[in-house]
Amino acid sequence: MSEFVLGPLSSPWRTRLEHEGFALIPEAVSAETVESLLRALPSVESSSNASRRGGVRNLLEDVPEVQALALQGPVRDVAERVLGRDCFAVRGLMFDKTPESNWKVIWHQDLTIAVRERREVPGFGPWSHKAGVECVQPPSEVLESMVAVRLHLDDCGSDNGPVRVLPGSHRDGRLSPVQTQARLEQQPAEDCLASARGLLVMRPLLLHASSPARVPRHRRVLHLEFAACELPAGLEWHTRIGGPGPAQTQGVANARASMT
Ligand SMILES: O=C(O)CCC(=O)C(=O)O
Repeated sequence: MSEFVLGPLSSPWRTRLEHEGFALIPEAVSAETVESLLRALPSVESSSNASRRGGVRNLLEDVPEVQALALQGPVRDVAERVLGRDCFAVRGLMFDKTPESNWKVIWHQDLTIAVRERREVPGFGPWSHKAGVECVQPPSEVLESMVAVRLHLDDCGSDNGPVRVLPGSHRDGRLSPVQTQARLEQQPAEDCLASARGLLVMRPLLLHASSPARVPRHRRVLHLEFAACELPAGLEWHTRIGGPGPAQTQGVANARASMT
């Protein structure tokens, strides 16, 4: 089946992303692309990069099929529509829920980016280290200039522990736990239900959470983050795939070296 054509620049999904911080685009990616990704992706159970929370990291570095999504096709098109033609993918993760790992995650914003090496730069911090990669919380302006495109590899209904979001919360900047609680009391949250092949496009500062599945079975989501700005004072994105300039693939070498 052919892949979705994104439509005019003023598509309803773009308006929703701007106002509410997220948008669902059904049937965006072909069944063949999803099948090829499912063959290529490591399972959460087998991956050495898997976290307790059912996530596998460093997929842009480790899986050529994931790199291809960041370079061409509907996922790339969506990122370009939001960030412009010079955007590049900076991080690729997969989340899964299974009977063995039926996790939940509390309300939060996605506050970290992955960089090549640690440098003390005003406005950047605190630092953390995840799956061999330096991560840091950048100033809000960096996060506001990014977008995540999440490709659903399985159907995700209300019983499968979907991502829940608080529409419009991406416009409130970084929120403390107290502010998050106050924000949650102001309006109802929304479940992001999607069929396989659909995309959830979301801004990193959108408040989101997810509950354990009531019917645990695979709920695989490939999560790609895109950026379009350079980092200051010698800081560099850990990975950049697509956009101008050569792809930075240091992570590939690192990932392979650590497996041997
Ligand atoms: O996939 C989910 O249920 C939530 C993942 C998440 O919290 C995140 O992307 O930050």
